[in-house]
Amino acid sequence: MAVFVNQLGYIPGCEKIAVSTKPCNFQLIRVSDQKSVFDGTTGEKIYDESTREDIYHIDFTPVDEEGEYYILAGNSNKSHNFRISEHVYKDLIVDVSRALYYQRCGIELDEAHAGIYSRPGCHKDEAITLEDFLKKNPDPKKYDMTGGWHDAGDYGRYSTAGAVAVAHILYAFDMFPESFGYGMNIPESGNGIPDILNECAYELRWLLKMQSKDGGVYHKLTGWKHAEFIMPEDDHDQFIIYPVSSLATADFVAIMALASRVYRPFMPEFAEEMFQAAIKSSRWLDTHPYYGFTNPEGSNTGEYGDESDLDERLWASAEMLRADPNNREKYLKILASLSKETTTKADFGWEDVSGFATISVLSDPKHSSGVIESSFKNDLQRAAFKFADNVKASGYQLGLKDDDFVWGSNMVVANRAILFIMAYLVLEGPSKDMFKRATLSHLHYLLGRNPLDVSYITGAGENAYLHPHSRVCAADGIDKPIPGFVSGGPFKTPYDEAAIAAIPKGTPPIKCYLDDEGSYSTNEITIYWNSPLVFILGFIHSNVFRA
Ligand code: 9MR
Ligand code: ZN
Repeated sequence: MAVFVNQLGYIPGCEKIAVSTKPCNFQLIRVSDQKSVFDGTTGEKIYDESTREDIYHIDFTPVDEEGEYYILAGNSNKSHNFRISEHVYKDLIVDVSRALYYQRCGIELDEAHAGIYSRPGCHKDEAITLEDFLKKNPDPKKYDMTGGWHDAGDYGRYSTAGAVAVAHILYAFDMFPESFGYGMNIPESGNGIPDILNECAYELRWLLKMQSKDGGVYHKLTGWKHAEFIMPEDDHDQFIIYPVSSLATADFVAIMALASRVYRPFMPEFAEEMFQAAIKSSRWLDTHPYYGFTNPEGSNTGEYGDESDLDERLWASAEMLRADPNNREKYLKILASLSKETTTKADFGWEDVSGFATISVLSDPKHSSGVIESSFKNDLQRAAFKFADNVKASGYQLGLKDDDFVWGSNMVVANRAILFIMAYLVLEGPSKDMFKRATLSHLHYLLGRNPLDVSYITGAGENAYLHPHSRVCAADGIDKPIPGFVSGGPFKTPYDEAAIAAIPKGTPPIKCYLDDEGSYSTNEITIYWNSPLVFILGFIHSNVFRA
C-alpha cells in the first residue's frame, strides 16, 4: 500500500487530506520527537475513475500546529515528510518565478545570481527572415532579436507562448500585489521595482522586438530545427524570424495593453512604449483577417498553430478597453460582438486564451455588472461548476477527466485551479469554500498527492522529479536540475520514443508519465507551465485568501 501527500505540505486552517491505496488506521507523526499527534481511520472507499482503483482518504484537517510530519499508515507504511505551516509555499513561489530567470536568452547568467547554474550569454547572433532563409539569400538583412526567455526545453522563442506566460504573472500581480514583495536575486534586484516585474520586463522587451513595422507580430523566432542537447551558448544555428500571424498579433496587443497599465506606476516610460505598441498592433488587427501559422515543410520547431483567433481577439479587446479609455466605445463594441462568439471564456493556455478576457473583465474595479460582464460571469460559473463536479467524483479531488491528460496536462491542472480562483473571487454563495478547497487540491496533486507519488516541480518535495526534458538541465553536467520547473506531466497518448517504450499500452492517462530527459511529451518544461503556478501561489499568499 502507499500513501500520497503534498510533499511540501499543508496550510493551517485548510483541509488536509492524504490519499491511501488501502483502508487502514493511521497516525500523524511529528518528526522532531517521533510522537503521534493525531490518529484515525481512513474514510469510506472511493472509486477513483482516473486510476480505475479504489482509494481512501486520510483526513487530518484538525491538526494546525506548525511542524514537520509524516503519516504512518497501518503499522509500517510511511508517507514522505511534509510540513504544516503558514509559510509552506513561500520558497516555492520564489523558485517557480526564478526558474524564468534561468530561461533568459542573450544574457550571461552570472555566478552571483545563477550560482552553480551560471552560464555565458547565448543566441546573440543576428536573425534573418524565413523568406531569406528559404531563398538562401547570400546577403540577407540581419535583425537583432536577442532577449526573452527560452520557451521550454528547446531554445525557441514564440510570441503567443511568451504572451501567455507573462499574462498569468501580470494578472496575479495586478490582483494580488501584496504577494509579490519577495526578492528574486536577479540582476535588477534592488532597483525599487518588484522583481517579478523586472523578470517579466525581460520577456516583454523581447516581445516588442517581435512587432513588425506595420504592427503585425512575428509568430516565432527559432532555428530551422531544434538544437541537439547542447548548452545554449554552444548553439549557433541560424535563428529565423517566421511570418506574422493574427494569433501572435492579438496576443501581443493584449499583453502590451495589460503590461502598460501594470507597469505604469513603476516604469512609466516603458509602460508608454508598450501602450503605443499595443495601439499600433491593434490597428493592424482592425484591418487584417485571421492569419494562422503552420510550420514550413521540414522545420520541426514548435508550431503553436490555432484554427481560430477569436479568443485572442476577444482578449485583446478586453485589455484595450481597460488600457485605452479614450477609445472605450470602439473596444466595447468589439468586445460585445466577440463575446457572443463561441469561446470557453474559461481557459488560460496558449491555444485558448479566452479565459484571460474573463479575468480582465471581471477583475476590473470599474466593471459595472452590465450585459457583457454578466455574460462572462455566466460562462465562468458554468465552467467552474462543471469542473467542480469532476472534483467531487475524483479520489484525488481533481477536475480532470481522461481526455484532459493532453500534452502538458499539468497546465490543465493549474489552469483549472485558476478558474476555481476566479469563481471563488467572483461568485457569491455557499460554493465559495468549495472553490477554495478545489484550488488547493490541484496544488496538492502537482506536489505529490497523485497516483505516481511524484512532485511535478523540480526541487519541491522528497520525491520531486529529477530529469526534465530541458537542454540546459541535460547538458550542464550538474546532476541536480534547476529548481522550480513544472513538468508537463502525464499525457494520455505519449508521443516520444522514451515514453512509448516505457509506458505499457492501456495505462490510465493519469499515469502516462516518464521522468526521463528524453520524454519531451511527458516531461518537458515550459515558461507557461510555470507561470500559472505564480498565479495560484500569488492567490494563496494574498490577503483575500486569508480573509
Ligand atoms: O505545449 C505544447 C502542447 O500543447 C502541444 O500539444 C505540443 C505539440 O504541438 O507542443 C507543445 O509546445 C512545445 C512547443 O511547440 C515547442 N517548445 C516546447 C513546447 C512544450 O513541449
Ligand atoms: Zn538563448
